Amino acid sequence: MKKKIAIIFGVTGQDGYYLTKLLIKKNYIIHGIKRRSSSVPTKRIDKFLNQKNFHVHYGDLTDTASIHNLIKIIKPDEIYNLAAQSHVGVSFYTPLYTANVNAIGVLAILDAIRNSEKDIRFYQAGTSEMFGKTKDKLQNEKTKFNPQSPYGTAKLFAHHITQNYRDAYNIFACNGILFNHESPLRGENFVTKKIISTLTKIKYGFEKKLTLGNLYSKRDWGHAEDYVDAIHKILQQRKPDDYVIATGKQYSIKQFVNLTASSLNLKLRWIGKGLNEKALSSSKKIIIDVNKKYFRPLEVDHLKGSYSKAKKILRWKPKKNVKELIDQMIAEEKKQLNIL
Ligand code: NAP
Ligand code: F7E
Repeated sequence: MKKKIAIIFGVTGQDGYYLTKLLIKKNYIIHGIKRRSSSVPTKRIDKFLNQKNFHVHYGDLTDTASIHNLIKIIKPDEIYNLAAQSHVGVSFYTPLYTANVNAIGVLAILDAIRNSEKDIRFYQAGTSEMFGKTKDKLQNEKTKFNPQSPYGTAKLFAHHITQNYRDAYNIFACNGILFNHESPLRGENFVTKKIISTLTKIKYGFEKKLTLGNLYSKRDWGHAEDYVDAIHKILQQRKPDDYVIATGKQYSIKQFVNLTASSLNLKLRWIGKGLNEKALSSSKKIIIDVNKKYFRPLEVDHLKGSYSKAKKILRWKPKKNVKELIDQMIAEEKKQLNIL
């Protein structure tokens, strides 16, 4: 059987790693797109670089010419767009750049697909941040969008333009609406990785304190490896459509801290309120505090997704729960610190 050819924009990121791993297992020819950087950006995917069906090319979502050329030359069967300025907090500092990459960059890919002679299936990495400030306790594909950041707003443009191109030009274009998903390969400045990395270091004496922002927002956290499986399934259906991918479980940041501390057997005692809230160790040292600089100008207070459509149509459900996720992330941190 002829091997499928896939392009992955955002191959060097967390999901890029897990999707590459999955597509290699499925015998695809994979073309990953990396952007130019002053340091080596391929750390996560280094182990795939010697695989004969894995190729890496330079490209950038802010450079339309690079996108058109890559699609014209590679002639893929499937394109997975995972590339984004993916940090919500940072999007308030770099709003135009975020919109260029996360919104206009997606349009550039779709327009290259429209002008291609080949039928190309397209996946867009959408996000629960598009729901933003929502009254619905559980969000699904019909929940009203109300984004609260340049990141969420740019992703909402991408969501709608993907639907527009699907309807107007009969392109097999799909949106995943993915809730937070984490792994040992999560970027260092996302809250789960920051909590697990710093608390593990505190436990073994490499760090003294963890400083966080809002402890009371709630998120639905899954495992990236489970979620890329759903991403792949979305492009293998008979009809293009949009799907929420989530776990249906929700925890506050403080609960996530407590779960991590408990897995590390680290005793915490919380005192104070608001910006003065702190956690003390068993020896009464302040090991967690709060700083305004990690708060955002607008916050998304609560997110919890219903994956029932994905379960019914994609036959997908999450495999790992939050405790297993935390334990795996801690084990990786300990490995990095040479702790057996
Ligand atoms: P990530 O680790 O931050 O990876 C983002 C990828 O995009 C990296 O490969 C990055 O390259 C690349 N990128 C950034 N700007 C680019 C540009 N201008 N041109 C080309 N590539 C660019 O994010 P992730 O967690 O894997 O998430 C994958 C996608 O899913 C993102 O679109 C994200 O917004 C979306 N999403 C993530 C979650 C989640 O919880 N993880 C949930 C919903 C949606 P560098 O390595 O060079 O930085
Ligand atoms: O924040 C709070 C913060 O940055 C989670 C991205 O993958 O998921 C991710 O976006 C919550 C927020 O993820 C700190 O205010 C407290 O309420 O880990 P995060 P995010 O903003 O939910 C969505 C679905 C995506 O699409 C995005 O690409 O944690 N928080 N203290 C903190 N957050 C950070 N980063 N750092 C703190 O110190």
